[in-house]
Amino acid sequence: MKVSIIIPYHGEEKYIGDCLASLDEQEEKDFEAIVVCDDCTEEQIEALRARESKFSLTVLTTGGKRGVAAARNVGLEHAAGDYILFLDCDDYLEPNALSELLALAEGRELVFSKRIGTWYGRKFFYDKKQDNEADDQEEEIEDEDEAEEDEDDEQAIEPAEEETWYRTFAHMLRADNTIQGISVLGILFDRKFLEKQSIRFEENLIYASDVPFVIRAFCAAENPGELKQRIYIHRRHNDPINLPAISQISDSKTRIDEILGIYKEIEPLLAAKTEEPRAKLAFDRKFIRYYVTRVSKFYVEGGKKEREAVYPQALECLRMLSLDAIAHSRRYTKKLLKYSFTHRPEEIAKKVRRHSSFQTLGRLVKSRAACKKYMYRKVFSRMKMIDNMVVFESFFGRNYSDSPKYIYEYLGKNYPGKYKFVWILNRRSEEKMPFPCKRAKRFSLRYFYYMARAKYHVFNGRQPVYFIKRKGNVFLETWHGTPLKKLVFDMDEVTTASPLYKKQFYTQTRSWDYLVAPNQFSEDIFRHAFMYDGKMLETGYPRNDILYLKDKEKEQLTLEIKRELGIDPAKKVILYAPTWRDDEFYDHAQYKFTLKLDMEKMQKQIGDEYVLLLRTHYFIVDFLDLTPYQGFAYNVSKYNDIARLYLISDVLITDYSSVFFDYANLRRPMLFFTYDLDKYQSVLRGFYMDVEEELPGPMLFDTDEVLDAIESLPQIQKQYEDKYRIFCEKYCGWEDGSATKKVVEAVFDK
Ligand code: C2G
Repeated sequence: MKVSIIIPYHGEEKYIGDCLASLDEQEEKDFEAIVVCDDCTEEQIEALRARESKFSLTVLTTGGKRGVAAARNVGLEHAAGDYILFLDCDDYLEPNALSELLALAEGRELVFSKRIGTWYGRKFFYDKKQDNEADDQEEEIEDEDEAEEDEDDEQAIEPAEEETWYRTFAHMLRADNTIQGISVLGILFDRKFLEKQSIRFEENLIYASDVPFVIRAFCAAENPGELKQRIYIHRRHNDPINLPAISQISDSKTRIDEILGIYKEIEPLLAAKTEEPRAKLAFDRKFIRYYVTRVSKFYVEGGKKEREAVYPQALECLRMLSLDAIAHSRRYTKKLLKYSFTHRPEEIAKKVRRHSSFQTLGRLVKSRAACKKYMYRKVFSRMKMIDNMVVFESFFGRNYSDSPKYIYEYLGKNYPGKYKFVWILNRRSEEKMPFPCKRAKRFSLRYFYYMARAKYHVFNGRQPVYFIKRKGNVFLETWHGTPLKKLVFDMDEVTTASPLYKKQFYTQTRSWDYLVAPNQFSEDIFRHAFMYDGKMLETGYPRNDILYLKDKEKEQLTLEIKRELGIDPAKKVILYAPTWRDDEFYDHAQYKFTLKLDMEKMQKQIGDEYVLLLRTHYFIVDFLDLTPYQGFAYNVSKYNDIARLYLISDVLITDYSSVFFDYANLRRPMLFFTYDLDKYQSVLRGFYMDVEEELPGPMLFDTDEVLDAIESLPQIQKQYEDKYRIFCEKYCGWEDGSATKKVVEAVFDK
C-alpha cells in the first residue's frame, strides 16, 4: 500500500461527499482512506461504512469527543501505507494529487505542496476553473494589520534560489500568513520516518496541533521535497455562523496560550539547527507578527485578569526571540517589542491603543470614505436621535420604488406634517416626490448623518454591515420578493461576488425589528433562510397595493404611464423582466446580462401588435442598446418603479425573478424564458418550489417558443387556468390592496 489518507470527521455531512468523491477519482489507485469519526452520530458512521467507494475505506472512531489531533493519531496508528497524507473532510484533492506527490517522494521524508484556497464545493470549483475563473488564491490575508506586517515577512523569509532544505521550509512558512496556519494539509509524509522520530499530534492542543507536528518533521528531515503544482483544495466555510472552520473562530485566551506554549516548545528545535540559522529567524518573524497582531491586541481587548495571565508566558517567548528577527522588523513593531520587555500589559495596551489611533488618523487623512465613517460612528451617532425622522431606501438607493415608496406616500398622505422624510437616492431622479423630503446619496456625508439621526429606517434590502443600531431605533425591513431562488443560509454555495455573504447577512438581520412577509410561504422561508426570529408582519407587500386599484383607476393610470413612456396606447405591452446570474459579474454588485431573445425576429413577427419593454434587474450594469428596434423595444431598466410597468403590461416574460409572484396579482398571462434552467437550478441556486409543477405558465427555451406562446396566449391561459388559481391562493392570498396601511399601523407611532 503506497499511501494512507487520514481524514478526521466531526460529522460535517455537507462536505465529506466532495472529499471522498475526489478520492474515487484519483489517478493513483494504490491507497487507503481512513476516516476517523470524532463525536459523530451512529447514523453518520453507518452512512460512511455503507459507502461504495472505489478505494479501501476504513471507518474508525476516537471513542468520544477528543478533537482533531486525537483523530489523526488514531488514523496514524492504523495506517499501513508507505506514506501518509492528511486530508480534512471539508477539503478535496485534485485527481492527480497522489500521483504527483508520489513521483517526488522517493528518498524524501516529506513532500510539501501549497494549497489552493476556495469558497466552493467541487462542482462549482471545477465549473469556474473551466471558465478560467477558479479562485485559486493561496490562504487569504485576514486583516489589514497582518497585510502590512506581511511585507516584513516577505523580506525576512526570503527563500533561496536553489532547492534546499531552507527553501522548502520557507515556502511552507509562507503558505499561510498566520502562525496557526502552518498545516499538515498538502504534505505527504514518509510513515516510517514519522514513527522513527515519534512524531505525533499533541492531543492537548485544540487549535494548532499541526504546528509542532510540521516543524518537528521539518527539523528532522534531511531532504524535504516540494511539489510545484497545487493539488490540495482547501475549502473555506461560507457559513461561519453555523459551521465555522477552526480558523474562523476568533482568538481567545486559550488559543493565545496555546500558540505561546507552542513557540516555547519549538524554538529550541530551530535554535539547534545551527547549520541553517535562517530557519529560526523566519519562524521568529512569524511569531513577532503573531505577537503584534494578536497578543498585543488581546491586551487591549481582554479583561485585566486575562491579560495578566497571558503576560508571563508572552514575555518568556519574547526573550527567546533572536535579536536579528527584531532588528528586521518595522519601526513600530521594534518599538512595541522593546517596550514589551519592560512594561506591564496595561501599559502595552495603552501603547497599542495610541498607535491604532494614529493609524485611524492616518486613514482619515488619506481617505474620504474613512473620514465619513468616522463621523458617522463618533459624531453623528452621538447626536440626539430625531424621533419623527424616517429614512427610506429601495434597492440600495438605485430608485424611488418598491414597498418603501408606498409606505412613504401613505405616511405623507395620512399623517401630514408628522414625520420628516429622507430618501436615499443615488441618481438625481427626475421624479417629483409627492411629500417634502430630503435626499441623500448613498455613502455621502449627508447619508451618514441621516442614518445616524433618524429613528425609523425603512429598507427593502440590506443596510451596510457597519450600521449602528441605536437604542430606540426602529428598523423596518420590507425585503423585495417572494423567494424562488434559495436564499442566504439555505444556499450551499455562495456563488455571488462576496463569499462572506452569510456572515454579513447574519450581522445585518440582527438589527431588523420588523420584516414584511408577502405570504405564509415566504414567512416560513425567511425564518430559516435569514435566521430571523424578530417580528414578522403578515400583511402582503405594500408595493402590490397599486395592483388592486379599482378598474377605472387602473385604466386611467395605465394611459398615464404609457404616455409617460411614449408608448402607443393602442399597442399591447410585453414586459420582459429577467433576474441576474450569480456567476456573471464584473465586480461586487456589478452584474452582466446577455439578451437571449432575438429582437429582430420578434419585432418582425409581433411588432404590429405589441411593444416590448426590457427591464433588467437592478444589479445589472450593462445597458442594452435597443435603438435598432425603435418603436418596438424599449429599455425601461432605469424606470423607477416596476409595479407601474406591471400595470401597463398585458403579458409578463420572466425567468427566476420574484417578479412573477407580484405580477400574478393581476391574473394576467405569464411566460417563463428559462434558457439556462439547468445551470441556474442545480449549480447556481436551487429553488424553493417545484417549478415544473407550480409555475402558472409555460417554460420556454428559445425565441421561437416565446413567439409561439405569445401568438397563442388565450390557449395558454386556458391550459394554465387551474395552476394559476392554485398559485394565487398560495402566493397572493394575503394581498388585497391594504398592505401599506397594515404595515404602517403596526410600526409607526399613531
Ligand atoms: N426587479 C426589477 N426588475 C427585474 C428584476 C427584478 O425591478 N428585471 C425587482 C422586482 O421588484 C423584484 C425584485 O427586484 O421583485 C427582486 O428581484 P429578483 O429577480 O427576484 O432577484 P433578487 O434581487 O435576487 O431577489 O426573496 C426574493 C429574492 O431575494 C430575490
